[in-house]
Amino acid sequence: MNLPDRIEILRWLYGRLKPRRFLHTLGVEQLAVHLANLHHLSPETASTAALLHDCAKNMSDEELLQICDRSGVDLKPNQEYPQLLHAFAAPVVAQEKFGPLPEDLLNALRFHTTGRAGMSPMEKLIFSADYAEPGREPFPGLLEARELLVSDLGLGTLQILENTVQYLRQKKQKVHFYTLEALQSLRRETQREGREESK
Ligand code: DGI
Ligand code: FE
Ligand code: FE
Repeated sequence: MNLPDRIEILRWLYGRLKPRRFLHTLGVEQLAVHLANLHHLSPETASTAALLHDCAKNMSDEELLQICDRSGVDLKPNQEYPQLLHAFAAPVVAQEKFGPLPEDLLNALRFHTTGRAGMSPMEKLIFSADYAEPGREPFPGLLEARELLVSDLGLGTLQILENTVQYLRQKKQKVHFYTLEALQSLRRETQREGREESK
């Protein structure tokens, strides 16, 4: 499946996103492509997914709910989390503009905010690049997360999930069950890998 042209995506986003969000998107792309090269994932898929991950971020909650409704996205478990709608709507919005996209890329968009159990390497990559992109104002744990991502994508993603859950709990925000499942699943996955390595 051919991926959409990068410059065409950038033109489209430039007219859709606020300047800060546009710059954030370029930062996510930069880190995603860097990590893709290090970890032997497709840099083209990483670039396209990174560019498209927040493509629905400028839309109102009503618009996002309508999109999800008409495309059959089941949002019942997510009604309490308006901040997460832009992720579930992104695959629909992106494909309305650019036509069919590969499933792994769509899942990277869909789960970029919450993560989920059994994330693919590309899903981990976009989830993590969104968190650790170079334009983010420094905050506790950011540098450590970046370093871990370079050496081990799974461990880096696990660290980011741990930080995110802790941060949301501090702010007394409800943590989405996808995020909790992602954390449990990745803890198990990295423990298993550790055991296999020491055999
Ligand atoms: O779209 P971005 O700002 O680049 O970042 P994002 O898509 O990772 O996150 C969007 C917002 O969602 C951010 O303010 C944090 C929030 N969020 C992420 N996971 C959860 C969450 N909020 C709640 N309540 N629960 C979560 O599990
Ligand atoms: Fe987002
Ligand atoms: Fe983002």
